[in-house]
Amino acid sequence: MNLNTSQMLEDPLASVRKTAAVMLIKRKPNYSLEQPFYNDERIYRLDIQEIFEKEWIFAGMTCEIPTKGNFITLNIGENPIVIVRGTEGAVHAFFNVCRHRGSRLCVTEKGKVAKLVCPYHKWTYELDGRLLFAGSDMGEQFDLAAHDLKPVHVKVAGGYIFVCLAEQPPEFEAFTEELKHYLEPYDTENLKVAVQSDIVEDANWKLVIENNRECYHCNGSHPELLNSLQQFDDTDDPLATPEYKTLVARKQTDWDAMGVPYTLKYFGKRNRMTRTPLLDGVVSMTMDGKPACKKLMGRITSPDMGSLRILHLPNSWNHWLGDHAIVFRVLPLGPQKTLVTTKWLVHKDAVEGVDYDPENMRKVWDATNDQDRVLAEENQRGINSIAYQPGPYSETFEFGVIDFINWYSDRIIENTGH
Ligand code: 3BY
Ligand code: FES
Ligand code: FE
Repeated sequence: MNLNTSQMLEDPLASVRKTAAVMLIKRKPNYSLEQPFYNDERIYRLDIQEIFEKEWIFAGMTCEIPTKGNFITLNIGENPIVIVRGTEGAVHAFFNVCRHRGSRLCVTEKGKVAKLVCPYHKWTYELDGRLLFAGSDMGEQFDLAAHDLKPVHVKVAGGYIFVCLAEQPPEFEAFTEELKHYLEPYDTENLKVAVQSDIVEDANWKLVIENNRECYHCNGSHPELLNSLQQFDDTDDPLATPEYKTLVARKQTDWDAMGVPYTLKYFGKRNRMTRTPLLDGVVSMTMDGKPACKKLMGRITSPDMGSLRILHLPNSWNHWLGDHAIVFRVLPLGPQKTLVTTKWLVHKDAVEGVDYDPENMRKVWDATNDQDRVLAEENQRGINSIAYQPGPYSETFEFGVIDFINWYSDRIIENTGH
């Protein structure tokens, strides 16, 4: 974080920073976390400081800001962020905070502007963040150049926009280079958002991610998703059956012929990508398993691409199919409140009502998201009880949860300097 005067005041999180690190160091391996990690206001603020203000965060897609002046906004904790397309395709990210008296600059979720103009007193910034105009009332000595917008680290790869609020962002290149390679066939600059859903879940952000990291609950909860999804996370899944492995081998021969990557790759436990088959005979995550969009993405010529599954901790999972992609973004809003944004992407030239029906396209994941919301909220309600104590994760079904919680725990311990 940039040094500011709030850091001259006593650090209100000093004691929780230490307590949380000690609790994590002493925690029982492969067990869920102690209650305060899921419901305490101070640990929530610690998560914001030590995870969301320090790690790379998935913000949005480049296709959402296709031309110069297009912008999107999001909040990372209490930090409003604006991401704007500048000249020659550049993508800039800033704290969405005016350098005059701190007003938020862009107040809508997306839009298009010639310049970034503060609504309060009209200070005007270039799309690259330079302050251009501060009226004639600031005095002759006023130094425009000293009042540029504060930049945020931004990394663009495979159509994804990641931002990092830390002064020194963690290493990210190995993953983003591979991401470019895996997404090359999808021509991600030429996509568009066909459908978007924003759900506020009454659950801690870690419960939302934990829930996504296992399919132990799939049989009991996701009839629509199981029309297409294989219940194995990937080919390394300890539960993968011989039939599944045979199917994988057959599909990989097809994908080799198409020249598209599929190999399972991990980047620490933070990032993972793998192309895995859907159920045999099924090509898309729709109710009937048929494509939801007639126009395929990029250079893809067959809808039978399985799902390219991309995981990015702390806040995203994704499915890339041949005809559309579904990208998920998780942003914490409070100790027990989380925003889950889902975007369904299609080729930018696909025509609504002709090539795709948005209602058909969204059905499976709308149902799945809502089922997962209920699961996370019920999980939260139980955890809030005095009866809750950490419980054991299954090593075969919940290895993804174990990986996530270990990653989280390592980050808190390391980022708090313990
Ligand atoms: O990310 C997925 O597709 C699924 C949703 C439910 C479990 N998870 C592995
Ligand atoms: Fe932005 Fe005054 S606060 S111009
Ligand atoms: Fe689920």
